[in-house]
This record gives sequence, structure tokens and C-alpha cells, in this order.
Amino acid sequence: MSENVFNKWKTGLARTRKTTFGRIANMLGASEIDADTWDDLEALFIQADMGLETTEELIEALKAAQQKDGLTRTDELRETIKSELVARLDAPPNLNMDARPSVILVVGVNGSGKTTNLAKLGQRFQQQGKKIVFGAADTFRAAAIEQLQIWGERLNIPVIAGQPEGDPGAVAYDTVQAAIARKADIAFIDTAGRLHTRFNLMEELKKVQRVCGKALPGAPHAVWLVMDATTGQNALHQARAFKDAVGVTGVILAKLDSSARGGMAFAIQRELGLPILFAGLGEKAEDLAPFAPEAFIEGILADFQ
Ligand SMILES: Nc1nc2c(ncn2[C@@H]2O[C@H](COP(=O)(O)OP(=O)(O)O)[C@@H](O)[C@H]2O)c(=O)[nH]1
Ligand SMILES: [Mg+2]
Repeated sequence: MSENVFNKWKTGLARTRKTTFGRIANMLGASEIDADTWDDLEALFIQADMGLETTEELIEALKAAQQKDGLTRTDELRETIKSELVARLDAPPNLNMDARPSVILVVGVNGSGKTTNLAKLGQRFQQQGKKIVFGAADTFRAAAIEQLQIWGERLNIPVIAGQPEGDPGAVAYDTVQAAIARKADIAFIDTAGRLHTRFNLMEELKKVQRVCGKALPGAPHAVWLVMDATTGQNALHQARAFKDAVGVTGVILAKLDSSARGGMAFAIQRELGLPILFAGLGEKAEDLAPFAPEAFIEGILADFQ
């Protein structure tokens, strides 16, 4: 990883570091490890949105390591905390983009960062030599279609759109057809994040998913959920609904740079069981980075030694 990308992670995780994880170092001094040590660590991990299960598992692992290695002073826990955190984050799996076109549905609640990150993804894969098509299947708001069209013009990526309030399934179908006709490598399809009810939204997304399969057997090849890193536990509840409805295959963790809740990354992987593929580290098109566990850990714990 380049110095530049590494620094982007470090800067992007500054809030999470300052608000929570960075405080671990201050808690660990030359004092004896006692019940308070565990309570304080537990409170901090929960506050950092690591999730209850992950926190408990982590505390148990730390206690076990303390016993095994005969640690007595709190500062002796530092390396163990670091290695136990590292052990709880996975690198993203290799993306399978063999299908041509590969159809990728981008889902998530309103405002989570779908359209912005879809544009970032388009730019990223375009720079790798892929031919991209965007589908504007968030027909619920006219502004959403325009927003994607503006990105499309800026990046020189064709945008397949329908009428505002139109049928998102029809847009998805047209997008897949257009991707086939243009011999595109990847079609990214933007979807609505809000309808009159959550039930309607999930039913609509299922329909969009089915329609993609009609236009091209096997499509969509992936469903990526954009999660807003500033919303913490709430985002985890919402994610479960998307996972149940449309079988999410990976997460894009947006807005890490404006979040103090980066600890969510652990809960996403351990409690939702979803891989984090990319993280949003800013609003610009180039501020999308493949998820990098080592850089993430360095980012939340910098100055920890
Ligand atoms: N700081 C920051 N802002 C982001 C990021 N991703 C999206 N945003 C902002 O979040 C807001 C909502 O994004 P948008 O893509 O419209 O969300 P959508 O409703 O899910 O399509 C916009 O102002 C984006 O610029 C990110 O990674 N970092
Ligand atoms: Mg949008």
C-alpha cells in the first residue's frame, strides 16, 4: 500500500481514534490489571460500536491471554489488544467480475452514500480499464436520477434512466440490456433507499433483483450494501433487513472519515457476517479505498505504542 493511501486511512479514522480507541492507551498505565480494567475496556469497545457480541468475545480473549501469559500490569495488555483486534478483521475476498457484464446492485438506506459511492466505484473500475454502465433505478426522487446523471457526465459513463416515479424494475432491465448491447464489463445499478414503508422498499428491491435475472440469467452477480459509518448500531439493524431481503454479498462502509464509530467494522464482519469490500474516506471520487485491515487497525490505534 502506498504511503498516500495509508495516510488517507489514518486521516480518515482520526475521529474514531480520538473519540474511542485512542483512549485505550491512556487507560493502560503501570497499574495492576483488576476488574475495573475489564469494565473500562468493555465500556470503551461498546462505545466504539464494536457490538455487544464482539466486545464480549474480545474481553474473554484478552482475559485468556492475560492468564496464559501471566500479565499483571495494564500496559502489558497493549500488544494483546492489538493482536486480538487484528484477528477480528478480515481482508476483503477477491471480487469475482468474470461475468460480462457483471451486474451489481447497490442498496442501502436513503442518505447512506449509495449514489456517491456508486460513482466512486465506477471511476475506480473505469481506471482499471473496465467499461461501465450506470443504472438510475432510484426513481423515487427525481433529484436522485439527476445526481447520477451529473456523475455520469463527469466520469463519461453512460447512465440508463427512466422517468421519476417510474418503474425501477424497468430501469434495471434496460440497464442490463444496455450493458449487454454496449459490451460493458460492469453495470452498477443505483436503487431507492426509502419508500412509503420499509416493506414496500424491500419488496421493490426483490423485484429489481428478479428483473435483473430475467434480463441476464445469473444477474445480479453481487448486491453491495452501502452503510453509513456515522450511524453505528442503527445501521446494523437496517443492514439485517437488507440482508434478509436481497442477500447482500458485501458492504461498502461510507463516511468513515466523518464518523467516530469506525468500530462498526468489527460488528459488520462478526455479527452480520458480511465482508467489507470498500470504505469511503471522503466525498471525492478518489476517496474510496479497498478495505485494508492493517491500515484500519493502524488508523484506530496510531500512537498506541
Ligand atoms: N465525508 C463523506 N461523505 C460521504 C461519503 N459518501 C457519501 N458522502 C456524502 O453523503 C451524502 C449522501 O450521499 P448520497 O450518495 O446522495 O446518498 P444516497 O441517498 O444513499 O444515494 C452526500 O452529501 C455525500 O457527499 C464518504 O465516504 N465520506
Ligand atoms: Mg442516491
